Amino acid sequence: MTPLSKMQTMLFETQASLSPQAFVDRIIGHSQQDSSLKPAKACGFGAAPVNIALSKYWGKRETTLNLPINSSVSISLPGLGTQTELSLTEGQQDQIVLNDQLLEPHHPFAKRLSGFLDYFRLNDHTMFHVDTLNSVPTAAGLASSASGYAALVLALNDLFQWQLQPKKLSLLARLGSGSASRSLYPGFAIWHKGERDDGMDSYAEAIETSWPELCIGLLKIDIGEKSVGSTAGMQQTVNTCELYQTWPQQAEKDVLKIQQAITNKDFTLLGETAEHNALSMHATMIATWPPILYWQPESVAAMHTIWQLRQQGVTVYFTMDAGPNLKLLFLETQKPAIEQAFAELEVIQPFKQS
Ligand code: 2P0
Repeated sequence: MTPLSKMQTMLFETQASLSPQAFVDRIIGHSQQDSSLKPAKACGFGAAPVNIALSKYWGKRETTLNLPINSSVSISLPGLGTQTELSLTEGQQDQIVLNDQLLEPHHPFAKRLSGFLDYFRLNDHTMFHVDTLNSVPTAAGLASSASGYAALVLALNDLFQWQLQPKKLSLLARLGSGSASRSLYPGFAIWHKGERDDGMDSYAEAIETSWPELCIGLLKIDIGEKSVGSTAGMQQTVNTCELYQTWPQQAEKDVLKIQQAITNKDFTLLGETAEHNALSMHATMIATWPPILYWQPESVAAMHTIWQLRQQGVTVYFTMDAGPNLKLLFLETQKPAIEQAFAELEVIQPFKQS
């Protein structure tokens, strides 16, 4: 670690005051005497949507409890997400089925999922059968870990019949994957970064509103596996990027602007803030060493097309996550012009679809 990274890491890091197991036990109210980890039915079910951050989560202040450096705001996409069935099974290990394929136990997806399920085993013999269906390409920058861990937590809640409130479900989902904390909700959600060392105030809540004219266009540039995962990418950014020092302040300001834009249905403020926020996040990734550049030439070409459209009076903005794909933001009135410019665009109206 270079002197910069040591100094930088110290600036942001906090110490967890709970272990992840103690965190989970506190939320589900588990103790040796109770039955919170005995299944109440044969099979639990959970379904959750993917979400797109309008003001991004990028950087952790604590990694064991998965605590973010900054708050974030998202919009969920109905019809795209994860459905998960969960039951207990016999055997030496979990059985993880992803999109109808049984994964090897050492598969990275299976290992991470089993690691999370470790917090919910009654004893060493408790093994889970997880059958999960994704309607988005896994690890393609379309936030499948968000819908995945949200659906899994809902399936756990159903299997064990905890009847947890959304805030507690969001806390549990956050432990699995930060962005999953926001996928518990349809529509807009805000994930409060929280201040506490036990992580109990770092959860997402719904922003109750509807915006039927709002459109999200998914522009798929490349749906292959990305070279650097988000978890590693954000750690590398926090550790080596000097520009990152200004990110937390901008992120908190952007959260406020996005909230204001949603309240006032101010689309220009929403679009400008979201695009600026995404590009600022990517600037920190690019200024990381070794550099992390998720963009492909086609991503940059699409940005230029969007900026040209804006010059021609078409109100369209974009956001991007840890991948080369763009998510376009526009209102329904602009849909024909945008579909003409991007023939392959998949358009979703989050508040109009069931
Ligand atoms: C977001 N991303 O706010 C940002 C923008 C990617 C870029 O949340 O380590 O998969 O599991 O907490 O949630 C992706 O990060 O990371 C993400 P972990 P996660 O949507």
